[in-house]
Amino acid sequence: MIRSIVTRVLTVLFISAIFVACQGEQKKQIEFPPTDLALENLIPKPLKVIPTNKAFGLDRYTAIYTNQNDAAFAEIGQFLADKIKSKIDLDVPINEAGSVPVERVIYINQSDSLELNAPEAYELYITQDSVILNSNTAEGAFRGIQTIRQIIPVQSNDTLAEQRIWPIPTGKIIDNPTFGFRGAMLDVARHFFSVEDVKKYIDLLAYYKINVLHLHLTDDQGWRIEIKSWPKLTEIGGSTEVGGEAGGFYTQDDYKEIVAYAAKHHMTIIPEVDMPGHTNAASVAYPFLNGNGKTPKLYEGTRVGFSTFDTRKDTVYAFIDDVIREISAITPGPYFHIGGDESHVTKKNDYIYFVEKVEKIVQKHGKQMIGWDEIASANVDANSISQYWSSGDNAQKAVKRGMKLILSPAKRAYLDMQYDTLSKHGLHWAAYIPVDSAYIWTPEEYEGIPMENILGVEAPLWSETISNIGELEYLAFPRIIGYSELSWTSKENRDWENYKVRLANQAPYLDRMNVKYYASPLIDWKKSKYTYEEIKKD
Ligand code: TNX
Repeated sequence: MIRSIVTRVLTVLFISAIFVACQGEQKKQIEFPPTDLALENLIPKPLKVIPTNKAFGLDRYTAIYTNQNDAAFAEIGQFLADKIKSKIDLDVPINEAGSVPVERVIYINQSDSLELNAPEAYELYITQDSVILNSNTAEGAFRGIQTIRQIIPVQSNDTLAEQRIWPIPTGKIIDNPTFGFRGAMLDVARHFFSVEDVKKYIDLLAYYKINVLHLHLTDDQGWRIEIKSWPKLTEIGGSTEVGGEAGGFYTQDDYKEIVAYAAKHHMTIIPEVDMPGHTNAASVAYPFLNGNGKTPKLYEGTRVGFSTFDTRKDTVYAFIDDVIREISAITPGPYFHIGGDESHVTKKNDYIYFVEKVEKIVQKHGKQMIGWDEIASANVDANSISQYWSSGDNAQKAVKRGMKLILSPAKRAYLDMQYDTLSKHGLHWAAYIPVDSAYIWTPEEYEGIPMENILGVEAPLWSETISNIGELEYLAFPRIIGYSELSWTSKENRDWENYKVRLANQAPYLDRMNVKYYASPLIDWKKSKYTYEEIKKD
């Protein structure tokens, strides 16, 4: 408590010093019309919002300052400055005396407050003079920046002063997520998506505070990650995709670029190599892997469950060791996903033997194993993680083993499920998932899984029916925005009628980002009154 008071006093002193240094003369107060921070269309909805009904005027006399002890905070300040520039075409200097006098500041402060003692917690104090973002961690500050981005209006109020001013409602926001794991998965194996596509998806996910991107890198139809010790995996296994198009793969440098881009957005990449089933592409490249003496053909269809590795051969495990070693070496996150789903042609005992052996390899390379829910039928460690997609029985087995679970129930959270019978893309084997049923469920109380076993929520996007970023966006948006709220916002703060309105108001952002979202008729979309070109005009 005392420490946090000291931090606050120091922050105020720091900001006063900036004013004195930069300003000299007394600034004039601008009279804004009343505002209401509680009516902002924030997604995910924060824990607490306390409006004070005045406004902070963002304008050319505003500067960003950050805590200088940690380079990550300066980077976050720069990130905010870049996003302000691209949203409203305003240059906001950071950590420097610019050429114009500074009248108002946005201060991103690394605090040591005990109240903020959670990895992504942040507080935002907005007064007429300053926006102060306090967080103990860079992650928390980064999440707070997304809140600031969301409350900066697109339109300036040009009647208040000579310069353009973007009024930001004053008040206080106290925020902290329910789940530390808020994920999306992209299947780049059935159809390949370029580094640029993945970066755009990261941009959009980060805006809604999603912090995990799981890449499904291999499947029957394609192997998408370069393994230097086994080059044919990508040369041959990466050469096609569903529908027979050209396929593709990430070089290790490409993958590192994705990882670095994700890190800049405080997002963890989880690589998945799906085994022992879903391995046709690998076995086409190296036929010894399947153990049946046959060289399979490249597969461009969408069936599942027909391929398997030979689980009783040492050379197969030597191969897997190389793959996991090479990928783990370029993956800073703590997880490695081994797939393990739908191994319909692997005998049960072989499957169990395989999962237990591969778990040891993953651990040897310093990672924590994740697998689809079937892995809980093996005797896996309590610190391995089960990703629940279809079987309640498997989920209970995982709970009994003391494992954590990632909730991705297909009938609720699969982004590749069609919205309804008219959907242009997607499947419906698990359900039709309209925008409301994607949102109206309670991960905290899902099928009797105790809350303490739930790591978080992840929304997978399988790509059998989508082959470009526009189609990806059609299935992912707007539903992924709801999953962000389901995993961040406390259940007491979630309400479909209220969410619906906030979602409707995401249209201008999605339009600005050129996202081809599905304009579900359940939502009364609020189109931007201005086109981006008009906004950018002086
Ligand atoms: C089931 S979910 C699969 C995927 C398919 C998906 C299509 C899971 C672990 N396996 O192989 O792409 O359904 O919805």
